[in-house]
Order: sequence, then C-alpha cells, then structure tokens
Amino acid sequence: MQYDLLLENCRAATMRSGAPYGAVEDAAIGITGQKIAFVGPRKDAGGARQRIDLKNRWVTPGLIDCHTHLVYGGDRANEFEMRLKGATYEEIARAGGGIVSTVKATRAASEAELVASAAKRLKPLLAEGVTLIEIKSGYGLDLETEGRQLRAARTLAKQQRVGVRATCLAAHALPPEFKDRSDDYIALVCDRIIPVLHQEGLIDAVDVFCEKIAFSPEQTRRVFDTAKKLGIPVKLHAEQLSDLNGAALAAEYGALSAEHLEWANEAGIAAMAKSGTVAVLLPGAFYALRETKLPPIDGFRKAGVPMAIATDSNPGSSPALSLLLMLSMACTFFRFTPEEALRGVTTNAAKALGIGKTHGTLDSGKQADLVVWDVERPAELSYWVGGNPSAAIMQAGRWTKELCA
Ligand code: DI6
Ligand code: FE
Repeated sequence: MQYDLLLENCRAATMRSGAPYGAVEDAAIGITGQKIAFVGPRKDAGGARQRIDLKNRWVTPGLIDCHTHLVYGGDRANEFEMRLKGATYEEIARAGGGIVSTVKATRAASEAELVASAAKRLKPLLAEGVTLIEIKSGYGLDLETEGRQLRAARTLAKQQRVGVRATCLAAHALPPEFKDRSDDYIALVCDRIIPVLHQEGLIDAVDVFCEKIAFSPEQTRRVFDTAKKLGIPVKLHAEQLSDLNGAALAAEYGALSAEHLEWANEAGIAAMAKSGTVAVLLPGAFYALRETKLPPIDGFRKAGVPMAIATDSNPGSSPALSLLLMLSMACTFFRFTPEEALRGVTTNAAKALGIGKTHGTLDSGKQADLVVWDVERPAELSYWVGGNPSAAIMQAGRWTKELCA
C-alpha cells in the first residue's frame, strides 16, 4: 500500500472504542487523497510518497462544533453592557433589543456581509482545530432572510476550508410581524420556508426552539412532520429553560440530537437512549446566562445516551468563539471527564450531525480531518483555560495549518 502521506512517530487518540481515547502509541497515520488510509502501529504501516515525523505528538480527529448560530448581523455587546449596568432582560427587549434586534440586523445585512462577519468569528474556531461546523439559521424568520443565512453558510464552506452542515431553524422565535399569530408563522415555516429552501438544497437538518418563550410541543410536531415528509433529519432545542418533555418528543421522531437539556427528565433520558438521540450540551450558554440548573449528565451517562458539546455560538446567550474553552467548561461545570469532553467534540458531535460514518474518529476510510497537538496527554485539551496547543491541522487531506519543525 502506497499512501500519499504518512504521519509517523505520533500518538493517535483515535476516539474509537476500546482503550481510553482509543489511543495507539507509536502510531502512524496514512493519508491518501481526502481520506485516512491507515491508522495503527507504525510497524504495520505501508509505504508512502511523503513522510512527516510528528516527534511523538498527539493526533486527534478534527474537532466538530455541532451546534452554532454563527451567521447573523450585528452583535449584542451593547446589551451585555446595559445588563451589567442594571437593565433587565425585559427592559432591553422592550427597547427593541434581544433576539429581535439580531433579526433586524440580519434582515438588513447582505449575503456578503453575513459571510464576512461570520468568517471573522469562524477564524478563532478554525485556528484551534475545528474542521467541521454546524450553522443554524433562525435570525431571518422569513423566507428570504432564512435562505440568505443558509446560503452564507454554504459559501463559508467553499471559502474557508471547513466542513459545514446547515440547519434550518426558522422556528427559532416569533417574528414581530406575526405577533399573537404564532400558528400562522408555523404554517409559513411548514408550507413555504422549509419546502422552498429544501428544494434549493440548503437544508441538512431542521431544528425547532421548543420552549415557553418560543414554540410549543404541538407546533414542534408540525415542523417535524414537515421535515419527515421531505426526508430531512431533525434536531431539537429542548428543555433549556423549562421541562416541556421536548427530549422525549425529539426521541419519538428519531431526532439526531436534542440540545441544551438542562431540564430534561427521566422519561426523556430513557427515550433518547432508546432512539440513539445524542444529547448536545452547551456549557457556554449555561455560563453566559449564569444558569444554576445542571443538565442530568449522570442520567445520560448511566442510560448510555451519547453526549456531545458545542459552543452554541450566538450573539445573545453564548457569544463563544472557542471550542476548547467549552471542553474546559464541560469538565468544570458539568463534570465531564476529559475523555468524554473530547468524545463530545469528535465522535459524538459527528453522530449529532448524522455523519458518524465519515467523520469523528481516526479510522481508515474516514475523511482526513485531524489535529496535531503540542500536549503531553489528551486531558490537556480540557485542562487549560484558554490557549491553543494545536501544532498542525488537516481538513479533507490538506493542511490548513502546517507543522513548523
Ligand atoms: N437558545 C438560546 O439560548 C439562543 N437561541 C436558542 O434557541 C438565544 C439566541 C439569542 O438570544 O439570540
Ligand atoms: Fe442554540
């Protein structure tokens, strides 16, 4: 076997099951084209046209940020400042702030502006080893702007050397022009927004914010029924602020994931375990909203529900631009082990996006997305608060950050 490239003399945290971190000591990784052709002990590797000595560094799969709202207009740093000076969330909302202010700014932005501002936020994520990101719409809340957000997400994938999965979250909030007519808005989402944008090939999954301040379980069902009919996988923002049995509802529809889940109950956990729905936990929102109610991590763990973590990067509840920081927070706030945290941004993040067959572990046949780290042990990826120990990054078989000798 002749690989294009052989990465030699490394330690591979493959994240396959078995040993902790799926670790292989004295490993080599063969790359051919965009794919991994070999991962295993160096002595078993075939020949290669090019070889790189990694000097015993650790290699992990590329990191996957599986829940973000990265594409939007404006920001809300002004509200952050107002709140810290004593203004309440309600006062800010009444003054035209909150989610509605982001909708206004997003509607006013051109596609090029949306791409440019999201690219700026994407940069620090890519620099620390993110090779694939999910991006949700949900700040347009009309056909045109939801489409513009999703098109911007597709453009980022072409421009930035990163994998992108685009999720339609048109059912994120009630647009002001539909005040007191939320069922009418859901009808627009189901009859027009989702079918049209699906037709354009812009939707990889459909998401709903199921919450008292957003949409009811009944309305969630209508959106999910629409997605199912079109063959689009579903995900759900569930149990972030209250318990509406959203986790069980997501599981009933075979959702890829249910996300946030601070208020998830026993029945929801059991249902998710049965349907294989991934729990996506978002420590950045927990932190920024100063939540105190912890998601039932131990319940998920005991039931065997796969757990992922993500930035939830958005201008309101989680202006997070570091996925490594989320690993630290997942360990400190949620009591993840460092191995669970790393699994949460690799294997389980891939599962949450329905791409586990091609991404999420270092395995032959999978896409060659990987990160080389200047760390002594993988736990350091969760241990440091800030910093960026990535030494080299490869996406789809090409270096996006090259190793400096
Ligand atoms: N949950 C959240 O925390 C954000 N969206 C959601 O579904 C809030 C988004 C914002 O405030 O802009
Ligand atoms: Fe979110």
